[in-house]
Amino acid sequence: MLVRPSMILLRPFAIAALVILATCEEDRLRKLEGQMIEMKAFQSYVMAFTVPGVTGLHGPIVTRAAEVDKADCSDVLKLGLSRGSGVYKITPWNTHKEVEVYCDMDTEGGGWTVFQRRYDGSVAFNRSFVDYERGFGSLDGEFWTGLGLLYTLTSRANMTLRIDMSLPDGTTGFDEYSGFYISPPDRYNFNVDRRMNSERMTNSYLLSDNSSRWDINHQPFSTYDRDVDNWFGNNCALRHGGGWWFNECMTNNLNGPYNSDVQDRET
Ligand SMILES: [Ca+2]
Repeated sequence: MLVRPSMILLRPFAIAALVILATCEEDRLRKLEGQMIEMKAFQSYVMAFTVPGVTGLHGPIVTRAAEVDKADCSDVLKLGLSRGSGVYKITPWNTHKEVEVYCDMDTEGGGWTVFQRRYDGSVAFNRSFVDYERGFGSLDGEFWTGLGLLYTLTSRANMTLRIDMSLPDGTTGFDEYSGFYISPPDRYNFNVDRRMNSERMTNSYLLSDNSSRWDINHQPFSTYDRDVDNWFGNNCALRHGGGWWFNECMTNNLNGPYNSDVQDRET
């Protein structure tokens, strides 16, 4: 269930931490200077996914019935029903229950189902597990699509995940990963295969820097009231804010305090 803006606790700008670089050699840092947007306060961040053709199926292979015609935003686009970026009604392939989602019909050809969007800090992201499971915010503004729906939508096929970020000066960057899906409740693990495409991000993977103790790939979703992270004896969500696929803890937390330039890597 989405919460209307009037019910949302407004929060002021920025408090702590968001992003940090993984270790880079000095020459590499110099080489990438001017291209990176990490370690700065983001103005906006958007997380979205789409279907990468017909490859990469995992789990049950679904023969999509004619009546299940709009299982996500990629279908809306393919069926010629796009009227630009905005809110659309879709029918997930396995629940057959109509829901509203925000479709990005502009980025890279469109067809992206947006599941996280932040750009002004008007919506609090430091929330309970129940909130993260159900979703919160407004599709017309900042929001998080519930983990339940995210699991459903990404269980149809492995998706392409895209993260778009921008800085206050207008600099933009993005990351794309293949093989994205969310595991079933109630762990909702984050899963990607590999980074496919990137612009103005560093060689330290934004979401998956592979095999470090901060890598979030395959980690379950933790909140302050549901600690399933790998920081034994402590709670990453309590320390850093927001719900996330914390490991021990993370290099990036896109659900953390909004627009902050404080480094986040801890423990
Ligand atoms: Ca812990």
